Amino acid sequence: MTNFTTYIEKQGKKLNELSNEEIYVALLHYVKEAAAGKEKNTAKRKVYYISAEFLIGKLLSNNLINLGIYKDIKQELAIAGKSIAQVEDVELEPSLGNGGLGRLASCFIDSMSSLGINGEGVGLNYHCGLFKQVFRHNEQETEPNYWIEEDSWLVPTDISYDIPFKDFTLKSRLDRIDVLGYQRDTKNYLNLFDITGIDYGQIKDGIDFDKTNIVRNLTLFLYPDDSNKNGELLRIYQQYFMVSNAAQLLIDEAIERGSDIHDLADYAYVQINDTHPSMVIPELIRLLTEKHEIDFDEAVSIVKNMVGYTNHTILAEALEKWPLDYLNEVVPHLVTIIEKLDALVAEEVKDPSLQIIDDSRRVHMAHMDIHFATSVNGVAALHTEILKNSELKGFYELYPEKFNNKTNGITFRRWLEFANQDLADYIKELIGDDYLTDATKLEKLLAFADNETVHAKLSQIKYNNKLALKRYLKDNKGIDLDENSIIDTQIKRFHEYKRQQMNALYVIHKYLEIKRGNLPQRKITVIFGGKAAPAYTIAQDIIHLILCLSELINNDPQVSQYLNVHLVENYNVTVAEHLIPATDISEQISLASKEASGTGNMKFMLNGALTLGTMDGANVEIAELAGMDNIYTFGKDSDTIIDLYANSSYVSAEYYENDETIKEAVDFIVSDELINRGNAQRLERLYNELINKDWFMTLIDLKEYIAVKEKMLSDYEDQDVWMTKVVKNIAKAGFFSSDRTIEQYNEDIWHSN
Ligand code: 26Q
Repeated sequence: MTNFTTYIEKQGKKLNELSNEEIYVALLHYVKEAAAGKEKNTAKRKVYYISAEFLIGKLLSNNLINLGIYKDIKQELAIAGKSIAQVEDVELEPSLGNGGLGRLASCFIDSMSSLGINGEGVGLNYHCGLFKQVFRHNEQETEPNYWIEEDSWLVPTDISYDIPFKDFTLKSRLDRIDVLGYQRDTKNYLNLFDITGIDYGQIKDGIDFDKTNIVRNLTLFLYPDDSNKNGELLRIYQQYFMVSNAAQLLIDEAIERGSDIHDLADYAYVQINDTHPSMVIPELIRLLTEKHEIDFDEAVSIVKNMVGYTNHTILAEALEKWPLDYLNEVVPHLVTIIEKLDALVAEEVKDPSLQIIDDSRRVHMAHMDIHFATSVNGVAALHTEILKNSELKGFYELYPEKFNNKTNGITFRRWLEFANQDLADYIKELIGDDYLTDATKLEKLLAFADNETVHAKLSQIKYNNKLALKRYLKDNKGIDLDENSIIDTQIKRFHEYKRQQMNALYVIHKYLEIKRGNLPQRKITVIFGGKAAPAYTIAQDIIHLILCLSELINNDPQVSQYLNVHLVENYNVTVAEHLIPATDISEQISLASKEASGTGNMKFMLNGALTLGTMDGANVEIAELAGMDNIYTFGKDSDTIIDLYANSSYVSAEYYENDETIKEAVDFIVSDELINRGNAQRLERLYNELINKDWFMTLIDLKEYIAVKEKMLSDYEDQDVWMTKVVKNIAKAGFFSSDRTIEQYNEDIWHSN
């Protein structure tokens, strides 16, 4: 590969005379050319990871790192008087995902490529993606998030399929993004299907658009508002479009590699990421029977050997159940197949709760997945146990051999090598670089757990990351960060089960304490980031509360010396890459049993923050690995919570009435100070919700949460004790590499070689 400076000079240009925008575009083409020269992975059995979301983040730096030229390019730019960070700023972040599930899919395609597995992502190319979040009057508003630029990472192909719907047939087109493995000669693709007639003119006010004009709107938005029937139908159109394309692609590619269709399962494996791609099962059966003239029973047995289902949630409302009538309006040709599958199940299984189609004629997508998959997995040890013992108990008894756990992971290339370059360099100085291909080698850091020189250096790195975050937040988000404060961060989608409201109640408590003269030893900055689904009212109310608190506290000359609160607008991967390396306290405070895994928790651990968390999701495994002395846990455990739900015995008003600290904090939500700044209706609704319902049990853990957070803040003052814990956490984070997760998927489920 010629170096970048020469590449530019060959075009008759000079690096030092180019703008950051021009350098970005030149680098994009430089990387795309390098990627084009790589061979595709070729193993016989190819994995298709179908997902409604891919939260991939910016690609330039990631690709440079995987090509092994990041530092060279950085230096070449520096010699020309340019900063790579400013060039990185030019790139718009793709908006193809929402949260953990989409980010996981992105880490997984990185790891599949890095391990040389023949495995690709398949999804949709949403032109406006997930909405862009803006704050006005202390409320979340939504705007379309245009992210596709003229020069982009998308590589057009001439692959196209006919996708049949009841009333019309849509032609698809396929764009691809190259997925380069870490220092490998081979690559894979992220396949993003699209329609040919997208029309931005469909968009009216904000993210509102004509939901009925499918031929023009199908790939406009991710998760269009589905609080009414047209919205739900559109989601069915999207899902079928995604899986029919995936199924046709997979069959074509298998034939190309030598399959005679009868042996299709030897050539392809489909991993279904949550229930959104579940229709791939009947669609594959339809294609095998209708296009390839295989009889129904054989088609079923082929498909049964080539799909796996991953569950990412135990929240009932997130498990999709489509009315059969809706499916009939969109894809009647699938309904006949789903009915046949339902009949097959009914022959074997009598329990009505395990059927595919229920008495109200709704199709339980997860049930179809479980009956017709080789594998059903949860995403953290505790989560998988809960699936087996309660949520999917009946299915586990039927098919114990299908159930398995695959604890989530993250790619260290993005979340350490790129996001925290100083830490990565220092780790290399201490233990060498073999952790890059075998993350468990980080354990060599344990030898330095008590080393005060190492502690001092880690503090210095953390401080420099806080300074970098300060610049980023000032330039991009209008936030003034105090780099000398303790940084306490909660970043994730807004949801009641994740309990941002509990953190907000802590903030209120702290504010009142400071007002009373009980001052903290050191200033603390509480940072939130995340979006709330537009139709999720209480989540919007929680955002509103935090924005009002932020305005009140940051403008109070007395309190703001000790406490700041920020809610970062439009949280995304790029924001996370800045926040995580600068954080001291990682908030992972979901109601036990509700967070399937979490992956932010792993990123913080790897970047030298300590976890303040409940024994939920992968926090449990973090605690086991790091040791209970090196994590701050609190709250009721998952068995207790599951019992409380089973017996309907949680009464939030009792906690409110019987504890002065709790009462005072909750009452403050409707205090003059906040009502005068905010929307009384929102604040009152949230206040009433907490006292009268509190479905996700905020108040049950609030007192203990406050106590443990205080203990954490006081422990921070002994930096040697703190840094010992930090080193032990980083040393044990290797388990959470997505390379390990993907190796396990391949070993236990996919068998691609
Ligand atoms: C369902 C029905 C109707 C409309 C939307 C949905 C829907 C949309 C998105 C359901 C679920 C999602 C996303 C779920 C998600 O991100 N889950 C997270 O997955 C992570 C990766 O496994 C876990 O770490 C998190 O714990 C889990 O919350």
